[in-house]
Amino acid sequence: PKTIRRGDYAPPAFLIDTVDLDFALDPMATIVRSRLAFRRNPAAAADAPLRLDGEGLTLLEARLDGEALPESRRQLGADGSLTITDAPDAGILETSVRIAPERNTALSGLYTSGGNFYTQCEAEGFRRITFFPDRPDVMSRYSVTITADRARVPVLLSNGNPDGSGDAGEGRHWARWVDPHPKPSYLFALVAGDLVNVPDSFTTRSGRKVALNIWVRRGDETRCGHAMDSLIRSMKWDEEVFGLEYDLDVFNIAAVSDFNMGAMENKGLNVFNTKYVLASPETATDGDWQGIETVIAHEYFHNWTGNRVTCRDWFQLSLKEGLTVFRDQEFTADQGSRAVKRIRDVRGLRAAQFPEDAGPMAHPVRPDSYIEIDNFYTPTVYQKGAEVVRLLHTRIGPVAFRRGMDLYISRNDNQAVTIEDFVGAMQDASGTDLTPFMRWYDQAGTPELTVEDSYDPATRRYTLTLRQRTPPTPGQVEKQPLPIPVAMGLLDDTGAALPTRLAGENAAQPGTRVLLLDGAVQDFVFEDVPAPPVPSLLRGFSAPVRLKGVPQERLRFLAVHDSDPFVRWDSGQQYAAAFMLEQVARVQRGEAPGFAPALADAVANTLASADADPAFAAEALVLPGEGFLADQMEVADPEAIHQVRRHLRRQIGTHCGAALLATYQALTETGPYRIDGRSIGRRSLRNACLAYLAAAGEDGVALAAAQYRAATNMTDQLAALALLADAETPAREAGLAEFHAKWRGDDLVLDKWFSIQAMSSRPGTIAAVRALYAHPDFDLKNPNRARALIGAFASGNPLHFHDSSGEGYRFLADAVIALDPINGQTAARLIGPLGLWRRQWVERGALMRRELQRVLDTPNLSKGSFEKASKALQ
Ligand code: BAL
Ligand code: ZN
Repeated sequence: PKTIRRGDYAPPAFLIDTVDLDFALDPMATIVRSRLAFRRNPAAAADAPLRLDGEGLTLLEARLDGEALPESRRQLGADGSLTITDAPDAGILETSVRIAPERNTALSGLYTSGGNFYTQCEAEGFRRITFFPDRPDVMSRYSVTITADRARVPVLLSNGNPDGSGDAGEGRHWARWVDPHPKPSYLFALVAGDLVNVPDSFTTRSGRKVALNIWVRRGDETRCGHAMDSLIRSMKWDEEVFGLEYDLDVFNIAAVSDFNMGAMENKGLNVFNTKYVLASPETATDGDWQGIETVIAHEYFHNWTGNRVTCRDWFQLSLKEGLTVFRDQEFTADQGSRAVKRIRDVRGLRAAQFPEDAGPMAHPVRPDSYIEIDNFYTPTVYQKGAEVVRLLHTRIGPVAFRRGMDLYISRNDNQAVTIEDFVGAMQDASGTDLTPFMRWYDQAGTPELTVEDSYDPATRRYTLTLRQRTPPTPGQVEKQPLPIPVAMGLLDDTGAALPTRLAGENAAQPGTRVLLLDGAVQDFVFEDVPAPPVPSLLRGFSAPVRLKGVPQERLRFLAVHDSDPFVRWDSGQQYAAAFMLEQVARVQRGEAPGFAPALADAVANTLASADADPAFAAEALVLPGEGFLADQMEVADPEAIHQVRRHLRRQIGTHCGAALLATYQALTETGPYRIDGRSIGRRSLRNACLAYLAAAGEDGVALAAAQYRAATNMTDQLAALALLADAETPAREAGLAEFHAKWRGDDLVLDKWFSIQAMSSRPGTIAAVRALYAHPDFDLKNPNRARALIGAFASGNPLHFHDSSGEGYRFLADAVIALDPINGQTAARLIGPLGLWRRQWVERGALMRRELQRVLDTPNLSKGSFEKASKALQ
């Protein structure tokens, strides 16, 4: 397969001003007629041919300026493309093609799900619908007419505003949609079928009344309230915070249960995975409710950051994704606790992006090359991309950042642009040279930040020495220093904040200040410091780096005293992680893991003050995860890590049993289920206590069984069932069987049933996972179900995935090989955990490589799976 390189970008030879599409829908034989008004791009080479991408299309007819195109003037390429020779500088190209949505199991292009029609075009799905220059820098105005059987397909939707509908005879009907805004082909959407809508409306601040609709299968209408509420809050927030208003008369969301992604921001017609729309207290956990709010906001915010201003090419993906994740993070932070939101985001970044940056698929936020762009919808492009936007925000401050956003949008509206255009707008709006920050977009790897300090009582000077180093990544051995904003403060020995004055400054500053480290090593000298202080660094996680080497006693001190909640949380986590890694080393030496009373004290202290902020307390109580610990080790030891973590949980559960039980009981809910931040925090805290109690022994497991039986919401029910799934108790089988019987008709809940078992630490889990793969309710074709079992096992169960027999690896490879011909995109995404073989013992690494090779040797492998497996083996 061919490698696409960023440096090879060339402007499109032809532009398409308008696109008229006509769909005659039929599951096995949909006819798509297209009429493109094209003209030569003055910015491109004058002799380039008119080439249109296509994939799997059956061409029925092609006409140029009204005349049938003879075969001699149209060539179908081996890749499915269509090239017109001797095309005039401007004209009308009409094509007619046939496609079979029912056979489209890749879920890219036009496909069916449950008898309804849906599209997914990002990144390169539009070429599976019609011939078109399928690249984001070709922006066109679309009008779309859809015709279908009225009884079976009563609802006909596309982008933009409705522009008429009527009877088409012979039991068929039609609808026309016009999108006044130019857009790239990846934002095209069509949804049609037997759907019902949940309506609402929103009036923009300039008085435009927008009809809002969520389209779902009959029966799901009662579970859309939270999605609609989240949408309305997002629309209002974007007006208030960024001055951005919605720009069409309708905003439609359609939910589909077969979907490769979480959701898709098609102009005026978002298509969503049902997972991010449907929620009721009985079926959705608090995490699901929060996920819906985030994803609804994210897709809505794309209307400006992505749709009105889009990407010139796919290397610029983070231009829209990093920025839009930053925007959705800020939205969520404004809805509830900013600190808890930040903690969760950093936890997610460390769990997914840091390992990616340390593995074979490490790539810059703006990659240099790809084989399959679908493989680059990654934590690096999304989450690290958002961190880089946050760096700019921290560097220039919120007021200049807002000016920069206004400038970015006004300069680039209706254009396809680059990351330089974004950073340039921020630079011009702030008057700050931001060119060094471009390195964050172009250099892969997670920088390591180390600290040394010294205090001179004679001069009352305190010197903080910050040092950075970024480890090499594939294809990028030499690394440059990056500009790293370090938000910080100094504490005296009672924990009180000290005002800070850097050498050369006239006056001391109170509170947090931001140091900019922009060399490999730099000294920061503070004057008038009365006694040796404790530095609090990286407040709010001001840069996506690994802060290393902070002594344990300082971490303990900061966990109790720092004013910054992120540093308090993180110091506790780092303290626990360092202790746990010491115990892992003991286990590796054949010794029993020890216990730190300080950890039990920290739990006791957290419980004592938990009522002030239960959500924060819940975050503080959870020990660093197995993946996080493995990521701290040169060579991971999943068994030892698991053993240490289980041991500590049992010890803490025993030592703090009375306090944990008291907190658990005090948090018992009596009123109706509520999803405000405090209620969610109380449930999180209560379930964190239950997890320790269950780890401590039978009484706790019995409590979990009781909670399972009594639960009236999915959060409490699932938390209890997950604990039972790990335990040796008759309540385990009874609970799992009862849960399955109760929820087998509900896809989203049944996914949870698969995941819980896939992530169980009990012996025999691999065999259980194989059995679940053969279960009648398992459906490899459904991406949610495939991820719920295969993905949850490979990514969420390091103990069994890394079983020394290699059975876990074999299972994953078998599943990938089976899924690849059905849905190469989802298959390729599952390969990731096999790529981390360098971080395992040699014997395990060899087993992992063997499975990667088996994937690679599979005939007709998709180019996405080829790219993932071949890069992993390099
Ligand atoms: N653009 C793909 C889905 C998302 O990031 O919104
Ligand atoms: Zn996005």
